[in-house]
Amino acid sequence: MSSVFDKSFENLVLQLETPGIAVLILNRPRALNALNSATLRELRVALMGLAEDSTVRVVVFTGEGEKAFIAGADIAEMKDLSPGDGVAFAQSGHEVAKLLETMPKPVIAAVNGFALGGGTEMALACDFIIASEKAVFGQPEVGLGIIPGFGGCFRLARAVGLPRAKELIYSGRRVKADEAMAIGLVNHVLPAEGFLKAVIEHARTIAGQSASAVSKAKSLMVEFTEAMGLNTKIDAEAHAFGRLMGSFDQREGMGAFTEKRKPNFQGLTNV
Ligand code: DAK
Repeated sequence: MSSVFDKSFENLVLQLETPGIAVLILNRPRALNALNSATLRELRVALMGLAEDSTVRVVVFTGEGEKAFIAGADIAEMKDLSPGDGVAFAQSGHEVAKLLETMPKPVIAAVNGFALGGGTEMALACDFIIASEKAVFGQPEVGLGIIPGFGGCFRLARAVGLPRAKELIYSGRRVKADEAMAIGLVNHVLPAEGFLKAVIEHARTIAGQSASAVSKAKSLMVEFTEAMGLNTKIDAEAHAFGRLMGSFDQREGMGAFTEKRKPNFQGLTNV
């Protein structure tokens, strides 16, 4: 069976770091890694492959170079879209964001520079964001006569609260790494030098846990919404917990604790 790591992409680079950390790099530096429709198609293929690849436990998503993570949707391509094409473009962006958000393993956005418009939106669809000190976030769409089209209108509010999201979307104001940290948009701010290596170290901590347990926790946290009743959440969590009891990783994790040794987990399984 062919691996996603054997596929060739025009605008993406995929690397595998041990143990089971995939580094997905958006590679269009001449356009500051802006998202055109060809890149969105490639991202869909790569993310579906990474979701299915059982050797991959954590994905780190970043941009090539020091200047940009993703400078937004490709304005040169987008400017002449018809309303119908606009819907198709938005749908393909939503599909990529949904894959990032729901794949059965964590995706860390390693934001190394500009993350504007669709760039902030793709980072928000990841499990969490680690920013370089050079990172700059923003939703400048209203200055282009459009609105955030890849989920910014709901994911930004979820991260920073509705009043802050409204201010940022209505004004298009850019937010540097230190402010992003203060408002809860990012989990950590790290030095630009050695940034990717440092993010991979964070990923290693997650990759060393039970992949099945991490995956189960992710799916619950993605499914749980404010609108869902408390009892529904309690019931879903209790049943997910019950399914993990008796699994290989549960016996191994608790056995290792009592035997005072490191656990040797099985990898992602369907529990
Ligand atoms: N699209 C296309 N090309 C871009 C780009 C972008 N978003 N951002 C930068 N580039 C290109 C520049 O055109 C330039 O190309 P050349 O002129 O060299 O050929 C090259 O990258 C380098 O950029 P600059 O020369 O501008 O570099 P600077 O350091 O001076 O400035 C910058 C960096 C990031 C501040 C600046 O490039 C900039 O402001 N870029 C645009 C950022 C932006 O506005 N991003 C938001 C895009 S809108 C929807 C679907 C999706 C969306 C909305 C709706 N639906 C269908 C409903 C999402 C919208 C967006 O993301």
